[in-house]
Amino acid sequence: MTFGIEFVPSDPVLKIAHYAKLAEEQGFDNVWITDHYNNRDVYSTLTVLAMNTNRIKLGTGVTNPYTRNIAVTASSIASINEISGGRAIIGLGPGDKATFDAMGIEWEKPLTTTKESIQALRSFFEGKKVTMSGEVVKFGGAKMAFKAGNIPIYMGAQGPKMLELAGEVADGVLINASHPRDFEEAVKQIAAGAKKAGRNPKDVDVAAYACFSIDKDAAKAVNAAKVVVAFIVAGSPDMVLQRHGIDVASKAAIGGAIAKGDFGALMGGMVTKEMMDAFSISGTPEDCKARINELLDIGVTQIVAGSPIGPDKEKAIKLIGKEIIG
Ligand code: F42
Repeated sequence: MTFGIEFVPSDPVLKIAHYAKLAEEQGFDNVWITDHYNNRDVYSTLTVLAMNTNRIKLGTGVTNPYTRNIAVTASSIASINEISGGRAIIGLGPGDKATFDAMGIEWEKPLTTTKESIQALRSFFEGKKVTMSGEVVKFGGAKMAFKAGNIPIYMGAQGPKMLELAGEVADGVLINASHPRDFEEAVKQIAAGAKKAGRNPKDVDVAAYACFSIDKDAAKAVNAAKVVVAFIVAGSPDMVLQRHGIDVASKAAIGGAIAKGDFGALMGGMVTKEMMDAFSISGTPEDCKARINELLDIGVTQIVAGSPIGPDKEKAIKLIGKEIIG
């Protein structure tokens, strides 16, 4: 098993560097930085992390092929790879529709765009001159002027077709989920894709990109994750809620409370125990370990501690290091 940690650069970059350094000291293998235009820039953040760490791998978690031309993405991540001494990973997903709506970007053919972008990225990383006339991605002889190195490509994916594609073409897959039930199917879909491409499914790193909250006090840990879980419930497809036995009507109610900024209602019982169980790994170190072991049994190979990590981030990172990675 490897252990990753996610940071959202809604915090200042130097603060994230402090946490990333601590995570490295505590034995984490990967740090993943999310990418949304309204937060600090993902590559500026990764550059600062590269300068402040020595061993931990540095990934975009995840960038997308719509806001930047994929040749520019190849150059950006190759620069991080050079600066960090070969520690870069590119995590790529089709992106977030709500963000693109705000930016005036059309979200067309997300699967095809991701597939063709990965094909182009591999060619750029191999130092090839890229000429492509895909359905979406087109290049007329583009080439990196410096050596990128062999940068692993991970996909952000949840849907069945995306997971199958990850099995076919990616080195790893970051799945936004925390419960074994969500991984049972996902692992099968990834394996099917790998087999289709003549690959060994074991060559694909399956990461649970989880909402994570740890504290010695279980109630504190759970409370710290409630708002994040509320956002997950509000954004989940009905099919996913039904899979966990959650009343689909609660989605609109929670969405309404979020829109009104009524966090009191969310904390006061709207976000139920069942929702916390379905959409987070939260509680004491023992609670978290029990869930992690269930995920590993199913075929998850990397646990990513995502937001909020814990009620006190610094304490939580140390607790994971001591009690779980230890
Ligand atoms: N998105 C961000 O913008 N920023 C982040 O930092 C971020 C982090 C992140 C971390 C982990 C993770 O799993 C996802 C993350 N995301 C982030 C979201 C990510 O970018 C994707 O939006 C998300 O993972 C994709 O969800 P999905 O796997 O459900 O894929 C969608 C597109 C879907 O509908 N998939 C379908 C499926 O079955 O898999 C396939 C749809 C399909 O086939 N589409 C055809 C096509 O070509 O695209 C369209 C048919 C047609 O002709 O139009």
